[in-house]
Amino acid sequence: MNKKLVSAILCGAMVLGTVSPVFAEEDGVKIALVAKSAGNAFFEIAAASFVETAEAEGSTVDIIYPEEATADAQIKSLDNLISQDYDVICISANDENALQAKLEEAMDAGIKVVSFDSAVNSDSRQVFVNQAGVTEVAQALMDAVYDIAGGEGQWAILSATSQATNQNAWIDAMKEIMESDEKYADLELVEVAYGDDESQKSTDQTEALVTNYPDLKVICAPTTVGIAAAAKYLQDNDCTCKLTGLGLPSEMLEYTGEGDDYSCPYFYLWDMQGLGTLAAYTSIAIANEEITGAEGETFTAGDLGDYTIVAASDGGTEIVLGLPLEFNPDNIEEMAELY
Ligand code: RAM
Repeated sequence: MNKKLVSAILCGAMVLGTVSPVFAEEDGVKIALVAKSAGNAFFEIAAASFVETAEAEGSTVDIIYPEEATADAQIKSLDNLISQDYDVICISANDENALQAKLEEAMDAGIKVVSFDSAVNSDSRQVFVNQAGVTEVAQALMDAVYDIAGGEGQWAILSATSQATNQNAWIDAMKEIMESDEKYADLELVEVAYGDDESQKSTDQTEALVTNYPDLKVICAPTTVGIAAAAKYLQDNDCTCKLTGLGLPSEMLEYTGEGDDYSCPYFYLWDMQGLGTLAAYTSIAIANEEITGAEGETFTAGDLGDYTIVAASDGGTEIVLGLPLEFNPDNIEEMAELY
């Protein structure tokens, strides 16, 4: 229950003389953390920091892993959550718009909605916790593709699901960068394939890409599941096609290096512990009405420091954790110990 409501009830009850004037302990915030799907280490890592932070603040967290990375599976999960008296739902969306009716139902029932990692549209949330700016991620990936391809040739994208807000935002931004700068004129994007954040499907899609485009120079997989599957396939099959994208260092350790023995020269992600921690502090601050999600509000996210809510490109608001981080042969061993 939020703090203002607790105080209001206590004051009201004291005025009516229904409780004795002892100071009741405030409840912590009750949070439902909804991942995109089960079986993706990305969400387990984010959830671990989220839970640690929230519990240290006296809150409770239930983590929900929908069966598959679809809007339908998330709607089913949300159906079960709405009647359970949560203060806040924090969700990584499988679809930008399809969850709107359910999340509006949740908000009408008094539950606050925060999205993290992959946003729901601006009508379906109070605020989005964005791990790194969309343009910054897209620019880093585009430059990696350019560099690894040697400035020219065919490349492909291996994405997650076709409806994921975050994947589509990065892909659209990459295309925009490629089209707006002559530097990338000799790069040809031949296909965007979808592995649905499933390992086997991502492997099959990788195989199809290298079979259908024998001259393919680079695959960019902006998904931790996709990049790990592609890394293994390309390396095990001695493919000349190289790889970059967004990955977990712990899952990319054996595939990252220089030369023919490794499929991935370098790749990116962001501070995973930071993402879970910031999402937890944001959820608690929203539930306690310390912030409402309006542009310009500021709050302190523990040791991470102070954050300001800014306008997001979709018309809503967001809090940006930081910049994308590069993982390469020099730092991968150290980073693989963290996540
Ligand atoms: C996958 C998911 C997640 C995305 C990462 C990079 O784990 O699709 O939403 O942020 O990749």
